[in-house]
Amino acid sequence: LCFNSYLAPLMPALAFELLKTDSGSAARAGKITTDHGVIETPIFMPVGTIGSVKAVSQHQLKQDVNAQIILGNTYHLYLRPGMETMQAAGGLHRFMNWDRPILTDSGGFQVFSLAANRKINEEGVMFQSHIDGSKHLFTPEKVMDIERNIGADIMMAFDECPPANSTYKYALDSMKLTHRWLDRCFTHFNATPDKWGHTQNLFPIVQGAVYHDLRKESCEYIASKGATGNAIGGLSVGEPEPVMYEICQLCCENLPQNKPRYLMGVGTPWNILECIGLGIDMFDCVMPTRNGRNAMLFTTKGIINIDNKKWETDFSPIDDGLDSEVGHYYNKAYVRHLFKAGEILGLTIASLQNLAFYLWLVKEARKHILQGDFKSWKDEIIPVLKTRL
Ligand code: PRF
Repeated sequence: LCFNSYLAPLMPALAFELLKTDSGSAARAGKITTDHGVIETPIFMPVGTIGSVKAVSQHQLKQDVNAQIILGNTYHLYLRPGMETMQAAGGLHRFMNWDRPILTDSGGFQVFSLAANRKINEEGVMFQSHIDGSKHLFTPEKVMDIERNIGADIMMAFDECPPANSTYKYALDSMKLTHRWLDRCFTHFNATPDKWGHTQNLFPIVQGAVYHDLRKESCEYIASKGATGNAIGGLSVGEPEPVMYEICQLCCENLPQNKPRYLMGVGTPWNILECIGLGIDMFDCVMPTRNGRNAMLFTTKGIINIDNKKWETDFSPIDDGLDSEVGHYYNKAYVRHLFKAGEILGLTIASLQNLAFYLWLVKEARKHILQGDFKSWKDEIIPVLKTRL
């Protein structure tokens, strides 16, 4: 505590600099500064659930993908390797030897999608591990302690993500609970010091399902916390795409302009471009890595199913439009062969290609925002990205 309060004046909280807002849309180009370096926005954050971006090494994340920040999951890291190991390791940055920023999701979403026998009440969520069935209780205070211990630069608040088809009554009660949990998150966060010598930030999460008045109320409540950044949860959970865009726009219009806005768990390449156009600055999604492991390659010319026989003797590069070596180095017939043979290198190449593509996409978006032609570029490129090759 002593150490921290001594250093506190030297360590500013996360800073967001808004460089340009588009004239034809609500898109923004900005710069987030953390103690682990700068993040140029809009940004895509690769998902590293258990302290590993699946099939991709830390070296490749820097060299081939140029990831500026990655995600970790409170739920997974708490269950395995557990907080004793995390404590002994000195936090996740040291444990995995990653010196760029890390954001941790709070477990509020994973508990609902993965754990068994969940029981939710005012105190928190009681659940059984999907690994060994052991029983655990997550409360807002407990989750803050875990995220502190992991050492995330950006810690997400503990929330409940209601299903897309929730009734108004369920969505209202759930939002109110998320807001009460948020108060407890901030109280505990403010009462505990930064754990590993770098500044930690707490981002609150807007909920409210598909109901406009709830979303607006949630945005206002979340904004009143004066956090260094704000997130939008509860989208891309089964609602139609137009509804997601509508709610995303409403949230962007009701969240502070001078703080980064993070849309959680979204999405396809076109979802990302559309939501950048609505004012989102940060994204994460398992799609590039998960779909990559299932033989789907995102490229600058469209989508490739690399399992398809049509690539059997196509020796052209998987993506020569990309500014990453992986797209140029390997050819389609070879990657298809690796998938057919069940070779693990295939998973690595596909994951690298897709992550490099997602990082290229947000970098291009940023370039066009700064150039002033984002909207026309977006409308032109989306049909290309959706093409099935
Ligand atoms: N809450 C949290 N994490 C999330 C979500 C959420 O609503 C979503 C929804 N798209 C993804 N990840 N805490």
